[in-house]
Amino acid sequence: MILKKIIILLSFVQVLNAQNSFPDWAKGLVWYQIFPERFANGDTTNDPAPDKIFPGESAPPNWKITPWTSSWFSQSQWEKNLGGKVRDHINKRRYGGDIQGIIDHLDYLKVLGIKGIYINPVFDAVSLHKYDGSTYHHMDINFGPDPSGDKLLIASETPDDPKTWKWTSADRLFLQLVQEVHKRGMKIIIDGVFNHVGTQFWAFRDLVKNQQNSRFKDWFQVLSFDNPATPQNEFDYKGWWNAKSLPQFNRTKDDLNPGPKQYIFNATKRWMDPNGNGSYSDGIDGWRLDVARDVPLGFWKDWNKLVKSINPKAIIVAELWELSPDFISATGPFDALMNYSFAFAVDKYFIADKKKISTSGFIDRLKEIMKTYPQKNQDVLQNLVDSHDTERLSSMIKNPDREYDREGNEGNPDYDPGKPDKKDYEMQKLIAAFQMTYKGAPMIYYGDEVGMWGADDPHDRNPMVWSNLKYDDEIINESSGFHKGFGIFKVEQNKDVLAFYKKIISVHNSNPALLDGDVKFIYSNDETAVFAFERSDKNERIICVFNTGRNIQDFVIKLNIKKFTWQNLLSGDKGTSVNDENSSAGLKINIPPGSVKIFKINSAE
Ligand SMILES: [Ca+2]
Ligand SMILES: [Ca+2]
Ligand SMILES: [Ca+2]
Ligand SMILES: [Ca+2]
Repeated sequence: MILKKIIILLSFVQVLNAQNSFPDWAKGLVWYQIFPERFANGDTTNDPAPDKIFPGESAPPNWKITPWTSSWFSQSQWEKNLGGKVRDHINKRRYGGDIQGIIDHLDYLKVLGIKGIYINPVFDAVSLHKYDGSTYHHMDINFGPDPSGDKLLIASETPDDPKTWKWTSADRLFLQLVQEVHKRGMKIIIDGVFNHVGTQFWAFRDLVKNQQNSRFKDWFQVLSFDNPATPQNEFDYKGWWNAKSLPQFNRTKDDLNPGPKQYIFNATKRWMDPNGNGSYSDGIDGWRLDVARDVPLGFWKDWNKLVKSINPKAIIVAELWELSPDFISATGPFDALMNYSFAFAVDKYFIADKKKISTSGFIDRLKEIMKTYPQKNQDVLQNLVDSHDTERLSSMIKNPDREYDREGNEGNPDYDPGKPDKKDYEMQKLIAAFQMTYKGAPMIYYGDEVGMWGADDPHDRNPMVWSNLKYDDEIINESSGFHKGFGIFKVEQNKDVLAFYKKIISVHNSNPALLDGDVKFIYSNDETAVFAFERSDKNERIICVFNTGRNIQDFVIKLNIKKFTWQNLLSGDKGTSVNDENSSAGLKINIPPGSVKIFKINSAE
């Protein structure tokens, strides 16, 4: 009897926990993705030096930081000396972006209407993208003000003993960033790359050096140790997708090994409650998890409990490219994912030309996503269209009719890496409007809002275009490695695109029904490629109409109210409609091709 009561009580506590541990703040939140090496160089004194970028090998002669405002496809002298195409050496470039650069531009993001920032990996690492971590408990030394001092400080620790951990100047600057973000009413999440590390990771270096005698020999998937009796090095291990540059953590079928697991847990606590006082206000607001499917599920379940025990409202967003009901459900370990299924649908409908799917096919795809996830999770899915892993949106639009994230680089003879034209940007605006009106949390990849363009990785990781900097023209010719799109293009912020993003984000942020209201499709026409949906909550009805076809369309949407007032939220126009049972009066729509109308409806009965 008592046992039964305890069980009932426990399950009640579990339900309560599930309810209290959901990041309601992220419903409809506008995210902005920052790739830190390329967002802004706020401190040129901390820019990386060759010994950081080329450990254990010789740097290219006369290697230098690449000027922020130089043409992407032009090579510095040190690159030219190496010979080859742009792509052959582009990943050896550094531009010097850092944490100070992000702090300096928080007001820019605030004015844009951004409410949350997702930053690609920030922990110390060799590569430009930092998915090859050298540590999880220190920020990259070149993202902070004192790289050489930080290096000494880090070397004085026993890395697997958190009691010896120190706060470097870069760590402190990051905590200041968190504080500045919170001061502006915004949130911040960072990348957790917990499947694999880089070869400079502290425990892996110990393993390479000490082999069987390393305290960390169980941390990695060692295939064979070096036999000291032979001249060759027999040491071998499993890397992520066989990449030896990315050693994977050792694991059972359902968990990571205890060593790495404990270390990841300690690092997780460090960034979520940095001063360890039991309050999370000084910490990050959540995590984006790299290659989440590759890490054992049992690990994620335990890690979720840890994260939510520190901050019940923290958000956990996974990188999962497919529909993933097994991970995002009432009992799944994640709150949200990078909603690439949304991007696939947008690509096939808004962007595709010859291969454009029908309006009803598009709506079916969106409904399929919704059916996959619980109601509350739908509002926090990160609705993105591009990322650091794909072409930029405007270049995707310029090169339609391919599979998403495929053939977007030099290997495709038809790919045009050049500057998008006015028509492309009009489509980008239409897509941004769909992101900002449809259900979910829209995410913008840095620079899209000012019209930046770029082919697939590495060309989508170009330095942010700021209004106060003067950029060299982008020169694209044969040496780019591409086969078309040659020309000389002016690089500057596209003020028209930026103004539209500001406007549409403000429409999103100022209408609660667009944050977490229900969504219902109320009009769809396969012939004209026009559709409309309604977002509504108990106070508000908003009707969004998109014309993705080639002709202007006139039609009426009946609203089942006798009399109502409407306001066009983009143009500001207002009016009153009276529904007469004997006529076809309703919301009159007159919509040009390639455009959107957003109406706020108020009953006037
Ligand atoms: Ca810098
Ligand atoms: Ca040997
Ligand atoms: Ca704290
Ligand atoms: Ca890609």
